[in-house]
Amino acid sequence: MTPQVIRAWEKRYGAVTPHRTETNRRLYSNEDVERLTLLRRATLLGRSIGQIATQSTESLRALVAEDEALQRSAGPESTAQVVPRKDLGGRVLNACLEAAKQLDAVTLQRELDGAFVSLSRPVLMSEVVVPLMQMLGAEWREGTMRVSQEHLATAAVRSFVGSLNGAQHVPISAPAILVTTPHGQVHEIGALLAATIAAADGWRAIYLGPNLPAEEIASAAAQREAHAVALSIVYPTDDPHLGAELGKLRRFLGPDIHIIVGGRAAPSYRHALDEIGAIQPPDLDAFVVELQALRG
Ligand code: B12
Repeated sequence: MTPQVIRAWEKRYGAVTPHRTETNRRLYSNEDVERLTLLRRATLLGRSIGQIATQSTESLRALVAEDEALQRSAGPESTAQVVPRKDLGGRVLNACLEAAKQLDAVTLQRELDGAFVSLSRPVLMSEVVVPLMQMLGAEWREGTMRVSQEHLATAAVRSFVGSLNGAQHVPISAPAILVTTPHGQVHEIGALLAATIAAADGWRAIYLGPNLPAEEIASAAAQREAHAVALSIVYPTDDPHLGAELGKLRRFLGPDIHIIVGGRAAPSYRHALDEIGAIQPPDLDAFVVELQALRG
Protein backbone atom coordinates (compact mmCIF):
# COMPACT_ATOMS: atom_id res chain seq x y z
CA MET A 1 0.00 0.00 0.00
CA THR A 2 1.29 3.46 -0.78
CA PRO A 3 1.49 6.08 2.00
CA GLN A 4 -1.11 8.07 0.05
CA VAL A 5 -3.66 5.26 0.20
CA ILE A 6 -3.04 4.68 3.89
CA ARG A 7 -3.49 8.39 4.65
CA ALA A 8 -6.59 8.66 2.50
CA TRP A 9 -8.12 5.64 4.25
CA GLU A 10 -7.23 7.23 7.54
CA LYS A 11 -8.50 10.74 6.78
CA ARG A 12 -11.48 10.06 4.57
CA TYR A 13 -12.75 6.84 6.09
CA GLY A 14 -11.33 6.73 9.60
CA ALA A 15 -9.89 3.27 8.94
CA VAL A 16 -7.18 3.62 11.60
CA THR A 17 -6.21 6.32 14.10
CA PRO A 18 -2.46 6.02 14.58
CA HIS A 19 -0.80 7.56 17.61
CA ARG A 20 1.40 10.58 17.05
CA THR A 21 4.90 11.30 18.33
CA GLU A 22 5.74 14.68 19.77
CA THR A 23 6.93 15.73 16.31
CA ASN A 24 3.57 14.59 14.88
CA ARG A 25 4.84 11.47 13.13
CA ARG A 26 2.38 8.64 12.84
CA LEU A 27 2.97 5.52 14.92
CA TYR A 28 1.01 2.47 13.78
CA SER A 29 0.23 -0.23 16.30
CA ASN A 30 0.16 -3.92 15.42
CA GLU A 31 -3.59 -3.70 15.39
CA ASP A 32 -3.49 -0.78 12.92
CA VAL A 33 -1.27 -2.85 10.64
CA GLU A 34 -3.62 -5.80 10.92
CA ARG A 35 -6.62 -3.58 10.15
CA LEU A 36 -4.96 -2.10 7.07
CA THR A 37 -3.99 -5.57 5.88
CA LEU A 38 -7.52 -6.86 6.33
CA LEU A 39 -9.01 -3.81 4.64
CA ARG A 40 -6.63 -4.22 1.74
CA ARG A 41 -7.58 -7.87 1.33
CA ALA A 42 -11.28 -7.05 1.55
CA THR A 43 -11.07 -4.29 -1.07
CA LEU A 44 -9.14 -6.60 -3.38
CA LEU A 45 -12.06 -8.98 -3.06
CA GLY A 46 -14.43 -6.26 -4.23
CA ARG A 47 -15.58 -4.62 -0.98
CA SER A 48 -15.86 -0.85 -0.94
CA ILE A 49 -13.58 0.81 1.60
CA GLY A 50 -16.29 3.32 2.53
CA GLN A 51 -18.55 0.51 3.72
CA ILE A 52 -16.05 -1.46 5.78
CA ALA A 53 -13.44 1.02 7.04
CA THR A 54 -14.87 1.55 10.51
CA GLN A 55 -15.89 -2.03 11.28
CA SER A 56 -14.23 -3.61 14.30
CA THR A 57 -11.07 -5.60 13.66
CA GLU A 58 -12.87 -8.73 14.77
CA SER A 59 -15.67 -8.34 12.25
CA LEU A 60 -13.15 -7.48 9.54
CA ARG A 61 -11.36 -10.76 10.25
CA ALA A 62 -14.64 -12.62 9.89
CA LEU A 63 -15.61 -10.75 6.74
CA VAL A 64 -12.28 -11.40 5.02
CA ALA A 65 -12.29 -15.06 6.03
CA GLU A 66 -15.82 -15.39 4.62
CA ASP A 67 -15.00 -13.57 1.36
CA GLU A 68 -11.82 -15.58 0.84
CA ALA A 69 -13.64 -18.84 1.53
CA LEU A 70 -16.33 -17.87 -0.96
CA GLN A 71 -13.73 -17.07 -3.55
CA ARG A 72 -11.92 -20.39 -2.99
CA SER A 73 -15.14 -22.38 -3.21
CA ALA A 74 -16.08 -20.65 -6.44
CA GLY A 75 -12.84 -21.94 -7.96
CA PRO A 76 -10.21 -20.29 -10.11
CA GLU A 77 -12.68 -19.40 -12.89
CA SER A 78 -14.44 -16.94 -10.65
CA THR A 79 -11.48 -14.74 -9.76
CA ALA A 80 -12.00 -12.69 -12.91
CA GLN A 81 -15.52 -11.90 -11.75
CA VAL A 82 -14.35 -10.64 -8.38
CA VAL A 83 -13.61 -7.26 -9.88
CA PRO A 84 -11.11 -5.52 -7.63
CA ARG A 85 -12.91 -2.22 -8.15
CA LYS A 86 -11.13 -0.39 -5.40
CA ASP A 87 -7.85 -1.63 -6.74
CA LEU A 88 -8.37 -0.11 -10.14
CA GLY A 89 -5.90 2.61 -9.16
CA GLY A 90 -3.26 -0.03 -8.39
CA ARG A 91 -3.86 -1.83 -11.66
CA VAL A 92 -3.59 1.40 -13.66
CA LEU A 93 -0.44 2.30 -11.76
CA ASN A 94 1.24 -0.99 -12.69
CA ALA A 95 0.10 -0.70 -16.30
CA CYS A 96 1.53 2.83 -16.50
CA LEU A 97 4.87 1.72 -15.07
CA GLU A 98 5.00 -1.18 -17.49
CA ALA A 99 4.13 1.12 -20.41
CA ALA A 100 6.91 3.49 -19.32
CA LYS A 101 9.40 0.62 -19.29
CA GLN A 102 8.26 -0.36 -22.80
CA LEU A 103 8.58 3.32 -23.88
CA ASP A 104 4.97 2.99 -24.96
CA ALA A 105 3.50 6.49 -24.61
CA VAL A 106 0.26 5.53 -26.37
CA THR A 107 -0.63 2.83 -23.82
CA LEU A 108 0.42 5.07 -20.97
CA GLN A 109 -1.86 7.84 -22.20
CA ARG A 110 -4.70 5.37 -22.74
CA GLU A 111 -4.36 4.01 -19.19
CA LEU A 112 -4.46 7.52 -17.72
CA ASP A 113 -7.46 8.49 -19.87
CA GLY A 114 -9.25 5.28 -18.80
CA ALA A 115 -8.55 6.01 -15.15
CA PHE A 116 -9.91 9.54 -15.61
CA VAL A 117 -13.22 8.05 -16.72
CA SER A 118 -13.43 5.43 -13.95
CA LEU A 119 -12.00 7.14 -10.90
CA SER A 120 -12.95 10.30 -9.04
CA ARG A 121 -10.44 13.10 -9.37
CA PRO A 122 -9.01 12.85 -5.81
CA VAL A 123 -8.60 9.06 -6.16
CA LEU A 124 -7.03 9.49 -9.58
CA MET A 125 -4.50 11.89 -8.06
CA SER A 126 -3.78 10.06 -4.81
CA GLU A 127 -3.83 6.49 -6.12
CA VAL A 128 -2.43 6.88 -9.62
CA VAL A 129 -0.67 10.13 -10.51
CA VAL A 130 1.25 10.87 -7.29
CA PRO A 131 2.38 7.25 -6.62
CA LEU A 132 3.32 6.92 -10.30
CA MET A 133 5.65 9.92 -10.08
CA GLN A 134 7.09 8.61 -6.81
CA MET A 135 7.66 5.15 -8.23
CA LEU A 136 9.29 6.57 -11.35
CA GLY A 137 11.69 8.44 -9.07
CA ALA A 138 12.36 5.37 -6.92
CA GLU A 139 12.92 3.06 -9.89
CA TRP A 140 15.20 5.62 -11.52
CA ARG A 141 17.18 5.96 -8.27
CA GLU A 142 17.41 2.20 -7.86
CA GLY A 143 18.48 1.83 -11.46
CA THR A 144 15.52 -0.32 -12.50
CA MET A 145 14.31 2.38 -14.85
CA ARG A 146 16.26 4.32 -17.44
CA VAL A 147 16.20 8.11 -17.64
CA SER A 148 14.54 7.89 -21.05
CA GLN A 149 11.73 5.75 -19.60
CA GLU A 150 11.20 8.16 -16.70
CA HIS A 151 11.23 11.16 -19.08
CA LEU A 152 8.67 9.55 -21.37
CA ALA A 153 6.34 8.86 -18.46
CA THR A 154 6.83 12.34 -16.97
CA ALA A 155 5.99 13.95 -20.32
CA ALA A 156 2.81 11.84 -20.58
CA VAL A 157 1.73 12.68 -17.02
CA ARG A 158 2.53 16.35 -17.53
CA SER A 159 0.34 16.59 -20.60
CA PHE A 160 -2.42 14.50 -18.98
CA VAL A 161 -2.59 16.63 -15.81
CA GLY A 162 -2.29 19.78 -17.94
CA SER A 163 -5.30 18.69 -19.98
CA LEU A 164 -7.32 18.16 -16.77
CA ASN A 165 -6.68 21.80 -15.86
CA GLY A 166 -7.97 23.08 -19.16
CA ALA A 167 -11.07 20.87 -18.92
CA GLN A 168 -12.53 22.46 -15.78
CA HIS A 169 -15.10 25.19 -16.07
CA VAL A 170 -15.04 27.68 -13.26
CA PRO A 171 -17.23 30.81 -13.02
CA ILE A 172 -15.44 34.06 -13.72
CA SER A 173 -16.41 35.32 -10.25
CA ALA A 174 -14.44 32.50 -8.55
CA PRO A 175 -11.41 33.65 -6.51
CA ALA A 176 -8.16 33.40 -8.45
CA ILE A 177 -5.13 31.40 -7.37
CA LEU A 178 -1.83 31.53 -9.25
CA VAL A 179 0.15 28.32 -9.28
CA THR A 180 3.82 28.05 -10.17
CA THR A 181 7.24 27.06 -8.85
CA PRO A 182 9.75 29.65 -7.65
CA HIS A 183 12.95 30.52 -9.50
CA GLY A 184 15.32 27.53 -9.57
CA GLN A 185 12.57 24.93 -9.12
CA VAL A 186 12.04 22.98 -12.34
CA HIS A 187 9.91 20.07 -11.08
CA GLU A 188 6.41 21.11 -12.05
CA ILE A 189 4.05 18.15 -11.63
CA GLY A 190 3.32 19.05 -7.99
CA ALA A 191 2.33 22.56 -9.09
CA LEU A 192 0.17 21.18 -11.88
CA LEU A 193 -1.58 18.86 -9.42
CA ALA A 194 -2.13 21.77 -7.03
CA ALA A 195 -3.69 23.78 -9.88
CA THR A 196 -5.99 20.90 -10.83
CA ILE A 197 -7.07 20.42 -7.24
CA ALA A 198 -7.74 24.14 -6.74
CA ALA A 199 -9.81 24.27 -9.92
CA ALA A 200 -11.79 21.22 -8.80
CA ASP A 201 -12.44 23.07 -5.54
CA GLY A 202 -13.97 26.01 -7.41
CA TRP A 203 -10.98 28.34 -7.70
CA ARG A 204 -9.93 30.06 -10.91
CA ALA A 205 -6.55 28.33 -11.01
CA ILE A 206 -4.01 29.99 -13.27
CA TYR A 207 -0.99 27.81 -13.90
CA LEU A 208 2.02 29.91 -14.88
CA GLY A 209 4.50 27.10 -15.62
CA PRO A 210 7.62 26.44 -13.50
CA ASN A 211 10.72 28.40 -12.45
CA LEU A 212 9.40 31.97 -12.13
CA PRO A 213 11.19 34.90 -10.46
CA ALA A 214 9.32 36.65 -7.64
CA GLU A 215 8.65 39.81 -9.66
CA GLU A 216 6.96 37.83 -12.44
CA ILE A 217 4.73 35.99 -9.98
CA ALA A 218 3.79 39.25 -8.26
CA SER A 219 3.03 41.06 -11.49
CA ALA A 220 0.82 38.17 -12.67
CA ALA A 221 -0.95 38.21 -9.28
CA ALA A 222 -1.68 41.92 -9.64
CA GLN A 223 -2.88 41.53 -13.22
CA ARG A 224 -5.27 38.67 -12.37
CA GLU A 225 -6.24 40.04 -8.93
CA ALA A 226 -5.21 36.78 -7.29
CA HIS A 227 -6.36 35.92 -3.77
CA ALA A 228 -3.61 33.39 -3.33
CA VAL A 229 -0.36 32.12 -4.82
CA ALA A 230 0.51 28.42 -4.55
CA LEU A 231 4.11 27.31 -4.97
CA SER A 232 5.61 23.84 -5.28
CA ILE A 233 9.17 23.29 -4.03
CA VAL A 234 10.60 19.85 -4.86
CA TYR A 235 14.38 20.06 -5.46
CA PRO A 236 16.91 21.09 -4.30
CA THR A 237 16.46 21.23 -0.55
CA ASP A 238 19.35 23.67 -0.03
CA ASP A 239 19.10 26.49 -2.58
CA PRO A 240 20.89 29.40 -0.85
CA HIS A 241 18.91 31.93 -2.92
CA LEU A 242 15.42 30.60 -2.35
CA GLY A 243 14.90 32.22 1.06
CA ALA A 244 15.64 35.68 -0.39
CA GLU A 245 13.42 34.94 -3.38
CA LEU A 246 10.52 34.06 -1.06
CA GLY A 247 11.12 37.24 0.96
CA LYS A 248 10.95 39.29 -2.25
CA LEU A 249 7.75 37.58 -3.24
CA ARG A 250 6.07 38.52 0.05
CA ARG A 251 7.23 42.14 -0.31
CA PHE A 252 6.01 42.42 -3.90
CA LEU A 253 2.69 40.74 -3.17
CA GLY A 254 1.97 42.76 -0.05
CA PRO A 255 0.46 41.27 3.12
CA ASP A 256 -3.03 40.41 1.82
CA ILE A 257 -2.38 37.73 -0.78
CA HIS A 258 -2.08 34.28 0.75
CA ILE A 259 1.00 32.25 -0.11
CA ILE A 260 0.55 28.46 0.05
CA VAL A 261 3.61 26.26 -0.33
CA GLY A 262 3.94 22.49 -0.69
CA GLY A 263 6.23 19.92 -2.31
CA ARG A 264 8.69 17.41 -0.92
CA ALA A 265 11.44 20.02 -0.35
CA ALA A 266 9.18 22.68 1.21
CA PRO A 267 9.92 21.62 4.83
CA SER A 268 13.62 22.37 4.22
CA TYR A 269 12.72 26.04 3.83
CA ARG A 270 10.39 26.14 6.84
CA HIS A 271 12.18 29.07 8.46
CA ALA A 272 11.86 31.30 5.36
CA LEU A 273 8.30 30.12 4.81
CA ASP A 274 7.31 30.89 8.39
CA GLU A 275 8.82 34.35 8.00
CA ILE A 276 6.64 35.18 5.01
CA GLY A 277 3.57 33.72 6.71
CA ALA A 278 3.17 30.95 4.16
CA ILE A 279 0.51 28.30 4.67
CA GLN A 280 2.31 24.96 4.48
CA PRO A 281 -0.09 22.03 3.97
CA PRO A 282 1.80 18.74 4.26
CA ASP A 283 -0.02 17.13 1.35
CA LEU A 284 -2.71 17.65 -1.25
CA ASP A 285 -5.56 16.58 1.06
CA ALA A 286 -4.52 19.23 3.55
CA PHE A 287 -4.25 21.70 0.65
CA VAL A 288 -7.96 21.20 -0.08
CA VAL A 289 -8.78 21.86 3.57
CA GLU A 290 -6.76 25.10 3.48
CA LEU A 291 -8.37 26.21 0.23
CA GLN A 292 -11.81 25.68 1.70
CA ALA A 293 -10.86 27.61 4.83
CA LEU A 294 -9.60 30.52 2.71
CA ARG A 295 -12.81 30.63 0.70
CA GLY A 296 -14.92 30.36 3.82
C1 B12 B 1 9.78 14.05 -12.90
C2 B12 B 1 11.06 14.25 -12.16
C3 B12 B 1 12.03 15.03 -12.76
C4 B12 B 1 11.80 15.75 -14.09
C5 B12 B 1 10.92 16.99 -13.83
C6 B12 B 1 10.10 17.34 -15.09
C7 B12 B 1 8.96 18.26 -14.81
N1 B12 B 1 8.51 18.87 -15.88
O1 B12 B 1 8.48 18.43 -13.70
C8 B12 B 1 13.26 16.08 -14.51
C9 B12 B 1 13.75 14.98 -15.42
C10 B12 B 1 13.49 17.42 -15.17
C11 B12 B 1 14.01 15.94 -13.20
C12 B12 B 1 15.25 16.45 -13.00
C13 B12 B 1 16.00 16.24 -11.86
N2 B12 B 1 15.63 15.50 -10.79
CO1 B12 B 1 13.86 14.81 -10.52
N3 B12 B 1 12.35 13.81 -10.20
C14 B12 B 1 11.27 13.67 -10.87
C15 B12 B 1 10.30 12.73 -10.13
C16 B12 B 1 10.34 11.38 -10.80
C17 B12 B 1 8.88 13.22 -10.02
C18 B12 B 1 8.76 14.63 -9.43
C19 B12 B 1 7.35 14.92 -9.24
O2 B12 B 1 6.74 15.54 -10.08
N4 B12 B 1 6.82 14.40 -8.13
C20 B12 B 1 5.43 14.43 -7.93
C21 B12 B 1 5.08 15.39 -6.80
C22 B12 B 1 3.62 15.56 -7.01
O3 B12 B 1 5.42 14.76 -5.57
P1 B12 B 1 6.07 15.57 -4.33
O4 B12 B 1 7.02 16.57 -4.81
O5 B12 B 1 6.53 14.54 -3.38
O6 B12 B 1 4.84 16.36 -3.75
C23 B12 B 1 3.88 15.83 -2.87
C24 B12 B 1 3.45 16.85 -1.87
O7 B12 B 1 4.55 17.52 -1.38
C25 B12 B 1 2.43 17.66 -2.62
N5 B12 B 1 2.81 18.87 -3.31
C26 B12 B 1 3.66 19.04 -4.33
N6 B12 B 1 3.64 20.29 -4.75
C27 B12 B 1 2.74 20.95 -4.01
C28 B12 B 1 2.32 22.26 -4.03
C29 B12 B 1 1.36 22.70 -3.11
C30 B12 B 1 0.90 24.11 -3.12
C31 B12 B 1 0.86 21.78 -2.15
C32 B12 B 1 -0.10 22.23 -1.15
C33 B12 B 1 1.27 20.45 -2.15
C34 B12 B 1 2.21 20.05 -3.07
O8 B12 B 1 1.93 16.81 -3.61
C35 B12 B 1 2.63 15.59 -3.65
C36 B12 B 1 1.75 14.49 -3.16
O9 B12 B 1 1.43 14.60 -1.82
C37 B12 B 1 10.91 12.75 -8.68
C38 B12 B 1 10.57 11.52 -7.86
C39 B12 B 1 9.61 11.86 -6.72
N7 B12 B 1 9.57 10.98 -5.76
O10 B12 B 1 8.95 12.86 -6.67
C40 B12 B 1 12.37 13.02 -8.98
C41 B12 B 1 13.22 13.74 -7.95
C42 B12 B 1 12.46 14.90 -7.32
N8 B12 B 1 14.32 14.26 -8.77
C43 B12 B 1 15.47 14.16 -8.20
C44 B12 B 1 16.68 14.56 -8.78
C45 B12 B 1 17.94 14.21 -8.00
C46 B12 B 1 16.71 15.24 -10.01
C47 B12 B 1 17.96 15.76 -10.74
C48 B12 B 1 19.05 16.37 -9.87
C49 B12 B 1 18.47 14.57 -11.57
C50 B12 B 1 19.77 14.83 -12.32
N9 B12 B 1 20.81 14.19 -11.84
O11 B12 B 1 19.78 15.57 -13.26
C51 B12 B 1 17.37 16.80 -11.71
C52 B12 B 1 17.31 18.19 -11.08
C53 B12 B 1 16.79 19.23 -12.02
C54 B12 B 1 16.87 20.61 -11.40
N10 B12 B 1 17.52 21.53 -12.10
O12 B12 B 1 16.33 20.85 -10.32
C55 B12 B 1 15.35 13.54 -6.81
C56 B12 B 1 15.49 14.57 -5.68
C57 B12 B 1 16.23 13.98 -4.49
C58 B12 B 1 16.35 14.96 -3.37
N11 B12 B 1 17.51 14.97 -2.77
O13 B12 B 1 15.44 15.64 -3.03
C59 B12 B 1 13.96 12.83 -6.89
C60 B12 B 1 13.20 12.72 -5.56
C61 B12 B 1 14.22 11.42 -7.47
C62 B12 B 1 14.88 10.50 -6.46
N12 B12 B 1 14.15 9.56 -5.96
O14 B12 B 1 16.01 10.61 -6.11
N13 B12 B 1 13.28 15.25 -12.28
